[in-house]
Amino acid sequence: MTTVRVITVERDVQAQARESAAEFRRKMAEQGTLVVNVLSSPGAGKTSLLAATADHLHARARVAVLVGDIATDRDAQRLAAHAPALQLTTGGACHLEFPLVEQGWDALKAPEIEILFIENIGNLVCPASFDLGEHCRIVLLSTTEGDDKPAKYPKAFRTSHAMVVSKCDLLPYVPFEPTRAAADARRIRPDLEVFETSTRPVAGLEPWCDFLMAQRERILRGEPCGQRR
Ligand SMILES: Nc1nc2c(ncn2[C@@H]2O[C@H](COP(=O)(O)OP(=O)(O)OP(=O)(O)O)[C@@H](O)[C@H]2O)c(=O)[nH]1
Ligand SMILES: [Mg+2]
Repeated sequence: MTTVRVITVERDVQAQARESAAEFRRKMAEQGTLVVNVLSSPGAGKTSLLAATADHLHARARVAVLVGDIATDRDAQRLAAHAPALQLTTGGACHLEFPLVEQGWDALKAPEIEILFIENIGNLVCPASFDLGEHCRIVLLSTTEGDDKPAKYPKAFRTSHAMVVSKCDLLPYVPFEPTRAAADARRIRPDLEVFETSTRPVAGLEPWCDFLMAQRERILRGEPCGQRR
């Protein structure tokens, strides 16, 4: 006969992490650092976009990147030519969690950063469920993934302030309709901002960077992130 034991967990084990993340968000806003959590499936172009964004923002804002991966420091090495960057490796976990981000920020020791990007692990599912202490969440959708993904992976889009359609240089070659992807994503989150970019060659960065700068203005005024106005 099988014995079934029921164990009741009466403590929310994530509550402490959520409180610490909220405190980090407050502290970063007070010191004028916008924190941006960047989500996407593997290879959608997060590191490429952040390198191009750091270059584009060069004269407008000091930026830094904490970059998450399961293994290797390859992305931090790629980013180092563009901005102060520190690799966070999870050793297996498919998403970043706040304690690792906090350790990374302490170790980065980059002064007077105005925008801190956190490149999450390539995964469109798990990262959507973890608060990293960010003010603003961005989801990338590359044209090679198919325009049906917002409806299939809704949480990443519902919890994001903006969607960046990446690799738009490939639109002539792939069956991807940006208007269909945007409409699907806005059914999930009506106020989602949408940007179309590419990094080979670099295109579409001005509206995206204007959006980021507007988000920083918002947190300086003590407002939550949202649309550009
Ligand atoms: N054609 C084209 N290729 C791109 C673009 N952006 C990135 N790539 C290529 O796509 C591949 C993945 O780009 P990454 O920037 O490494 O993507 P990622 O999302 O950071 O990948 P992970 O960190 O491994 O999840 C690389 O071979 C890039 O050169 C783009 O705008 N157009
Ligand atoms: Mg990357």
